[in-house]
Amino acid sequence: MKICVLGGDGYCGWATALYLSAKGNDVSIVDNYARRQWDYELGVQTLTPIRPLVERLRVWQQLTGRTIDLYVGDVTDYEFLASTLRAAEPEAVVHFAEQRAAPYSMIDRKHAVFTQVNNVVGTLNLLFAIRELQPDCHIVKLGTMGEYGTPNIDIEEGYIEIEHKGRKDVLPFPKQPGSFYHLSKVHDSHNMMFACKIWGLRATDLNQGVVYGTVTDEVAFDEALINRFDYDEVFGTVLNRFCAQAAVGHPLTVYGKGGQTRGFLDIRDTVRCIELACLNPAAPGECRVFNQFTEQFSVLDLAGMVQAAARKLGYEAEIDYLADPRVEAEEHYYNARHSKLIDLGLKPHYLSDSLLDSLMNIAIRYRDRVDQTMFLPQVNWRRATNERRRQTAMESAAVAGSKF
Ligand code: NAD
Ligand code: USQ
Repeated sequence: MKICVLGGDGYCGWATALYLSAKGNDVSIVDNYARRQWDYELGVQTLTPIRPLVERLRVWQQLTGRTIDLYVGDVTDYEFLASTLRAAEPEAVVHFAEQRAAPYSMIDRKHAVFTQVNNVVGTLNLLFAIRELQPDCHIVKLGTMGEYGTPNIDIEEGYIEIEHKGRKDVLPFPKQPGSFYHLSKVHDSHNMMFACKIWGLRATDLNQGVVYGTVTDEVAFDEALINRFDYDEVFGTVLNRFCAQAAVGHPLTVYGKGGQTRGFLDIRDTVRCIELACLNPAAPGECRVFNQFTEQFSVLDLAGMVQAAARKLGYEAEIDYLADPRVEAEEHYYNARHSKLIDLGLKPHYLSDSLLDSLMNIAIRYRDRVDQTMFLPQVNWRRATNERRRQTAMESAAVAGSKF
């Protein structure tokens, strides 16, 4: 298939582009390098030393003989996006190209506005461009499990049958997201459902859980292909952070009591889920939703697993219970359905099998690059404004050209 991967320089996008290319698809990447720019803004670096995208693509071509085309630009720029789709003529577009850190969206007004404009406008542009140029193209869009929040009932896959005052209907599952970032995904979901309904577009909204792991078969071909491993308080997700912390003997930063429960999946399952969605496209007019995760854990479960894994490798990690900087339920019911991708053929990798290999060993290998000042949370949901140190960096970035 001809597949465009929007956001293909990022964590999920890079692994997906290589995987789909290795499977014989004709892949192109679209990215504006925003993610690398946000690292500069925040003064952080991925634990793994990632190479410039052009170099990564050259090495991939040399190793496999397969070319991945590159289109550098911003998907919020309609003319750029439209000309890219005209040139690439994709049968499927996989859309990862959004600002994805909840803490980044909660820094202050400017970052909340940026996140929602970047994400909502990018997705709207894609919907309009597909309608105008490739109406049969299947949109595979990354949403998030965080759109649902943590309701006190079972979470369904996108839609729920409701009986109200004697009448029944199947309606979108209620959304109670926990950050301006997660809200941007809810807005995207509504826009996609609407566009499919009125224009007959075909879309799959993948409500993905927290992804972990760095190594996929393709990334492992060569050091130059290595993927991101973010561990800072803004872009680092909880499991990566705990592993990086354990690797340098820093206490594991459990927020609150650690009872927050989320769905998780291995990056190797992310790429397979995308492939399964592409191979089994939605019907014209259909906006279907898959919950894309394989296991659920509480934050404290994860801390315990990391402690045990680290101990086996000779590293001791204590737990530090920090006041939760977020506004979230620390103890709650959580039972989310996730059978549709399994029905399509997903064979999950489980955390207990891969934690040591994929995470602790990578964290230990690059432990000299860990900057421990990146561990303690500074972005606070209640204040929605940031510590002085970071604001100074933001102000310089604003001078460098932020629109908001
Ligand atoms: P990432 O930040 O590593 O990658 C996103 C990529 O998109 C970056 O390369 C960035 O430069 C690019 N991008 C952003 N805005 C753009 C724009 N306007 N124009 C062009 N390119 C742009 O993020 P990720 O972890 O790979 O996440 C990818 C997607 O998956 C996101 O939509 C995210 O919400 C979703 N998701 C991620 C996770 C996770 O745990 N990483 C979990 C659930 C959902
Ligand atoms: N947490 C800690 N300690 C830490 C970091 C996080 O206890 O050091 C807690 C948070 O309070 C939260 C949970 O761990 O309760 C998950 O936080 P996270 O930063 O790992 O993940 P989150 O903010 O939810 O966002 C990540 C991705 C996002 C994606 C989402 C999927 O960055 O793009 O949408 O996971 S989900 O969580 O299902 O919404």
